[in-house]
Amino acid sequence: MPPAGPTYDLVIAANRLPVDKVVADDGEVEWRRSPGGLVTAMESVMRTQPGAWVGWAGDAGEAPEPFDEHGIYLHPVSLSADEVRDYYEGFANDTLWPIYHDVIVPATFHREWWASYQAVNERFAEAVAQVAAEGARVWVQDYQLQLVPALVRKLRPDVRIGWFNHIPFPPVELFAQLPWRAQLLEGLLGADFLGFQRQADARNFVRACRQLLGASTKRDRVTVEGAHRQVRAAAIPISVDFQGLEELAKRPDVMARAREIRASVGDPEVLMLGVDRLDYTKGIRHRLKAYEELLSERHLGPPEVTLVQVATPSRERVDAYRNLRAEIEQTVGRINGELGKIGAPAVHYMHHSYPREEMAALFQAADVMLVTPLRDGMNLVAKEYVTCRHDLGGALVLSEFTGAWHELHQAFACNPHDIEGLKQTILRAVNTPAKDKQRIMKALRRRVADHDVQRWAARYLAALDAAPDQPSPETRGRPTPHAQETPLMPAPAEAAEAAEAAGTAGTPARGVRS
Ligand code: ADQ
Repeated sequence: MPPAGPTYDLVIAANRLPVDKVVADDGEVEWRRSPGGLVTAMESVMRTQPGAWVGWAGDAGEAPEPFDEHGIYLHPVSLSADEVRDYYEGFANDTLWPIYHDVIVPATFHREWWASYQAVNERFAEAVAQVAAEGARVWVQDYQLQLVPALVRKLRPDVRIGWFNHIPFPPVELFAQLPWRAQLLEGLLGADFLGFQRQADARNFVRACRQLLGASTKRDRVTVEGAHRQVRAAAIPISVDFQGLEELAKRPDVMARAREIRASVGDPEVLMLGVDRLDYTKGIRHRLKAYEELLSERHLGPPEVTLVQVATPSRERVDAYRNLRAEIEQTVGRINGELGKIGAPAVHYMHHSYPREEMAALFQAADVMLVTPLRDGMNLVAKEYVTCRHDLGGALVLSEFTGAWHELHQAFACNPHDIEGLKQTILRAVNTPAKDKQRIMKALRRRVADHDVQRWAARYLAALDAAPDQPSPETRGRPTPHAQETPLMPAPAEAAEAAEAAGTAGTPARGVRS
């Protein structure tokens, strides 16, 4: 059936639309662009071709009518209150999120959450099918929509489909815990191209296809649909709008605000900063522990040193997040009670969201930026920090478990699990001579400037266009030969490598089935 209504050559599907609803005192509804790299990147792409964005508007219940905003056609998808609970808070954030982040907290499995996830993914796919022009490029975002690629392919075999994972893709041993692992992989294999933050994520995905579906794989390709179609999985790390953010950070009012922030926390010799969504993946507890020990052992102390920790409210209806918040706030209270001074708290804790200007000022005010996640797909805060440091000041302490670390090797690297090591790294970041820190900052900035979010989007779309050609109409839609699930029994590494090199890896799950 041809789509009714306007259609577009580029369609983005993401859990959220790139706008937030603002209701004025007189009841008038206004949509405000939500800040974020993805929107900026899409604006740069959609400048040359009109595009549509399919996503949830943020309120449970009926979806608003489609509308245009900043040159993008926004097509809202509805979510009921039950779906917000089961698909979003439940399956996406309490099942998938922990599994994809090394099971830092245990994952919860509920069959009704899975049913809701399927239903919502189907609704997104139908909306995409409605707005995609003949032969359009469809770019699906993130872990909330992993079934959408295959569902769209079924509805619209004419379009080219990409998916990008903003979070890590877990090792097969963890992924295999998911009762719906085969369906998720098959959902993703509906795409032509799958993008990941790190090569390790892409490799984890390919390996999961080989071991759990018995699919044939060769390097970064997975063969599906009876060898008639190939899906490529590769790393294209996301970034920030370097130019836009740097311009903002250079504004005199933002620079003045940075000075004001320093003055308002007592003009310390060293201002440390943490900026995170309040999430257990971000390593906030580990950071506070290291900082507390540095203070109690008198390596550092207020008023010379202070820490500003900004923790954005996040997923507050999920238990693990509520517990984390209570624990962090208790720890901050203890540190201040035991190690702070009157007028000179050891930690300034802020549980707010801030406008971009304030974030840029905070970054410029910070001598040491602490980015200590236990696992993070990328971590844009690290890239934003170096982007804002046009003065070449500051030092970035960066966890090896972030995607960002794979690009920002010159940063002060840390393993947040190693509290003793983390303490030493923080001290090194404080004590390294300014000249050396400037050299490091210059190198970090060069990397981000050369690999900004506009380049990320362009690279992604080029990879999507270059993905292996789709099957001819006669061969389309044939069932996958390995649709049946294979038990998790890894082939010996050498045999798998040899098979991969020979281009026969995984052929009917050789060495996989017992
Ligand atoms: P997140 O887990 O949300 O993103 P991150 O990459 O750090 O993590 O992005 C957070 C964003 O929110 C940054 O742009 C930051 O400036 C902003 N922010 C944080 N605290 C704020 C506050 N108090 N006020 C205003 N803004 C605030 C997911 C993945 C990451 C991946 C991104 C993008 O988990 O690994 O880098 O997607 O792909």
